[in-house]
Amino acid sequence: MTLLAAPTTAPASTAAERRLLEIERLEPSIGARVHGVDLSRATDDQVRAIRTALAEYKVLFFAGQHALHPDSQIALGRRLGEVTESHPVVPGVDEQHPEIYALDSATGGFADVWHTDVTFVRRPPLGSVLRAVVLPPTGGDTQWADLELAYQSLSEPVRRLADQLVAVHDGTREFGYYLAQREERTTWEGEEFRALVPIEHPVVRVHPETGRKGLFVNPGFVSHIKDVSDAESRYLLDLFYAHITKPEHIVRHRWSVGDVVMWDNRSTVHYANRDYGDQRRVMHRITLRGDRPIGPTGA
Ligand SMILES: O=C(O)CCC(=O)C(=O)O
Ligand SMILES: [Fe+2]
Repeated sequence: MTLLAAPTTAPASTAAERRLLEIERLEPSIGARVHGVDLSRATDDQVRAIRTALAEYKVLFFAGQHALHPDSQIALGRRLGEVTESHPVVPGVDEQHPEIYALDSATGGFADVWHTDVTFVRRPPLGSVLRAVVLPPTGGDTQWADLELAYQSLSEPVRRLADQLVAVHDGTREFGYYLAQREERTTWEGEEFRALVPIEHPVVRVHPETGRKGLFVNPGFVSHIKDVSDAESRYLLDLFYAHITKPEHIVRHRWSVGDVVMWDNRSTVHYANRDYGDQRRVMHRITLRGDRPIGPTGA
C-alpha cells in the first residue's frame, strides 16, 4: 500500500523572515533548528518571524539559550502571545512565577503518554515554550508528531470519515486524582478551576493561521469519539493513534542544557521518553493562550 503525503500548503515564510532567523529544516514537514537568535533579547522582527515559523515548522528548536531564566521565559512568552496560568489544576513553579509549569521527575513530573497540552478545556493553548533545566546524562528525549501530515497521509475515505467526527476530551485520568487532593484552587483563563468537565472538539481541526487540517486527537486526553459505539470509538482512536505516531510523522530531540523548544499545540502531539531511571530531569514550560478548535464544517 502506498500512502502519499500531500505537499504542505501553508504560506512559506518570506525570505526576509528566514534570514532573520537562519532556519534549518529537520524533517520534511515538522521541526526546524533556529540559529542566530538569543531569545532573552530577540528583536521585534525576530519575534514576529518566530511566530510565523511556528505555524509553518510546528516545532522550533533553539540551542544555547543560557540567558533564559524563569522571568525572561515568561517575558518571551508575552512577546509571542498571551501567557496562560501554569495549568488548569497545577500551580506554577513558585509564587513569583505562576505561569511556569514545572515537570520534575523527582515529584512525578512525567509526560510519557502522547498528548497535546491541555486539550481538555474549551480553548487549549496555542503553543508551549519548554526550557531544559536539569537533564539526565542520557535519555529523556522528547518526540513530536505532525498532526497535519498525519491527516494528509490518511486515505481519502478515512479523511472524509474523520472530518465528520467529534471527540470528547477529559483531563480526569491524568489530573483528576491531583485535583481531588488539592484544597487550593488554581485559575485558568481567569476563572477558578474546580472540576474537570469533558469538552468536545472536532477530530479534524482547521489551523486558524494556515487553514491546514490536522488530526486533532491524543491518547492523553481523548476519552472517546462522540455518537459512535464504544467499540467503534476504540478502533477509530487506535487507528488514528497508530497512524499519528508513525516514524515518518515524528521529529525527536535529544536535549542539552540551554535548549528551548517551542511547539504549535494546534498541529502536534508530543511524548517525553521516560527511560532515565532515578536520574533527575526538570523542565519548565509556559503556554500561550489559544482559541477554540474549529472543524472542517466550521463547527
Ligand atoms: O518533558 C518534556 O520533554 C515534555 C513535557 C511536556 O509534555 C510538556 O512540557 O508539555
Ligand atoms: Fe506536554
